[in-house]
Amino acid sequence: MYRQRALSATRVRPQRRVTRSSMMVWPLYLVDGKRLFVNDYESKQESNMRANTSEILSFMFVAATGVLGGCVGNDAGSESQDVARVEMVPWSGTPRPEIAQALSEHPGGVQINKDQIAWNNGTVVLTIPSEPQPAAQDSKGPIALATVHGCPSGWFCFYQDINFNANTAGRRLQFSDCSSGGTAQFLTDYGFGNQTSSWVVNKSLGFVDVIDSETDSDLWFESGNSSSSWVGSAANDRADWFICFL
Ligand SMILES: [Ca+2]
Repeated sequence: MYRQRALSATRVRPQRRVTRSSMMVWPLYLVDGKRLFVNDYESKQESNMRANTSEILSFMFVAATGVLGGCVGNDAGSESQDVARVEMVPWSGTPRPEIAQALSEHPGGVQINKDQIAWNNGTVVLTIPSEPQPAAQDSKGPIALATVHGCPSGWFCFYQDINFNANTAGRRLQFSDCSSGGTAQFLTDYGFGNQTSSWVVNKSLGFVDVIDSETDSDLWFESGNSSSSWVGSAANDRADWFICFL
């Protein structure tokens, strides 16, 4: 409902529905040509929103003022940003059955080590541990965190279990591709639909809008360099795809 009102107020042209043949989508919100960041502030404000243009514009001014400053660095040259990727060099060992199954069910992947498969020119990686893993320790670099709960720098990660798969053999699916125009990708392409319970964004980006296909609804928004150890019972095991905006 809020989006409809925002749309009329700002003449935004978002496309909430995308197809696999059209992976580029418009930003959800534009104000004077600038992308509006979407975060929890919005949902808190939403209950107070009325279909009153002055209120909407006032809210947007506040949101834009509060957030765009933090996005300036990401906007410059965002389309040419280097994207993290792994080398698509095949591992020489014999795949475990669950890895072989994932490779078979989701073509185009290359097993790159005993626990990982990469797709899409090395910008998508699925980790399937053979046994429960202890909680990953964050490694701190001089500037950015090299890993956050096992999610490498430059990537955003979805975890099968709560607390970032700590002490479980839960799978992790990670992506690095994102764009200023919005890049949609499907967890379901990698057997990860209706799986996510926690997530990490270890990358500077605008936001990731995570969506449930069954209800065509937003489940949550992820901002740059943030994380959630538990998506909550209402959103748990429902995520199917997302749109990432730089
Ligand atoms: Ca779902």
